[in-house]
Amino acid sequence: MTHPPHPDTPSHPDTPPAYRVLEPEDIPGYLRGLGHWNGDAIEVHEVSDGNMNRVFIARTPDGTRSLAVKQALPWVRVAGPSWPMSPTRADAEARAYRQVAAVAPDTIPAIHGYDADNYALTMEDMSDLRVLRTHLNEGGDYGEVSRHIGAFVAALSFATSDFGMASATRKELIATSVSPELCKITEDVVLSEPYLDHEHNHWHDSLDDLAAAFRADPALRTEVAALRHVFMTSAQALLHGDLHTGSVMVGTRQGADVVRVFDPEFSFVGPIGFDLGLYWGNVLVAELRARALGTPGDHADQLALSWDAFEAELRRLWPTRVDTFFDDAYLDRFLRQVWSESLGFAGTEIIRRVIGFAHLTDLTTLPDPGPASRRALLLGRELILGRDRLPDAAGVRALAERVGTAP
Ligand code: SR1
Ligand code: MG
Repeated sequence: MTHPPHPDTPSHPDTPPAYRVLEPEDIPGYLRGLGHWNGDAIEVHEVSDGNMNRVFIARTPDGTRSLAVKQALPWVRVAGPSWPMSPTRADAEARAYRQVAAVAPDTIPAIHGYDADNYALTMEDMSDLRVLRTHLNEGGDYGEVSRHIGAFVAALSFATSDFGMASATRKELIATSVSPELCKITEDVVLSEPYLDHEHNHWHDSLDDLAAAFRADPALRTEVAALRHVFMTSAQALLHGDLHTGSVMVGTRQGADVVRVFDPEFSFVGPIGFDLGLYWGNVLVAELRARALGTPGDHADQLALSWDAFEAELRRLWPTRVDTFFDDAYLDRFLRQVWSESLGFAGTEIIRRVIGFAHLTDLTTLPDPGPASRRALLLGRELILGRDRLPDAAGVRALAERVGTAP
């Protein structure tokens, strides 16, 4: 696999990077050196889980105090040095947390500090919470999560769009949030590679026919190209940029539900439908898993709940817009555009998770991943091709049910 190197990436796997790559045994001294930890004893363990970075949890032996340290490696963690990746993605993540904190501080983890020299964030330990994907895979229900996500996307979108921010300030936001390398990953692994012959792609044996058909389908290719171009050019609002169910933690603290959106390293100013679409794509795959297991739960309600919360929050904020040249009729048109693009991006997210680089445990851990993966591909294609003909969440629900119950 050939990828261009980054300056902080050693040319040989045995050559250390030009910054301090932390190991568990380094964490106590590291945290003390930064003043994040007093004299208390520390136990450290690694909980790295995502594709990109390493995460360590440091806690006192009695568990009364804890912190997380997240560090970007100079490569994609799951690929190793053969896929160099600038660790400056941690700068993007730290910046995004600062930006989101101004809008929705309770929806993200507390950030205690960012060490730009070593591309490491020290942050709230969320190991008492659960990754939403894991929770759902084990049969958990959503509770209020989708409403939270819809309202969160609306709040962030409004505040960082031309509706919530003065034009000149927003131009600065766009400039400071430019993130070419991370955007390129999405342009590649989500929005083109699955439709090409590419060495990143892989799929379940039973899907050879559909994977080939998707690569040979000019109509599908053109629609994905249109979505890719939207992703590359539509600077509507600051995005999380990778809002799948593995980027959300859920749980209860002191009797209250807690939702934390984390890992915004792919953040940039882009099309709002990309955040909603990623969430929907993952919700729909979770639904296909549940249907395959005969445990439908509350999956089918989630797209409607998140969209309704998104729309309600955007309409609530609309009267406070800074530029009233955008009239009420334009809001309706804007929402229709976001709706359609969200469906399209949901389709691309589903497809790349089945035949692209990064797959989902929702499907891979099924006793037989083949049938549900096939349904996922068909649903993804329908969402992309039919996104302008699906008027509302009920239509998507009916489509997911039709595809999800097909033999
Ligand atoms: C090489 S990275 C592949 C995926 O992992 C991240 O979590 C993003 O979803 C990215 O697309
Ligand atoms: Mg991530």
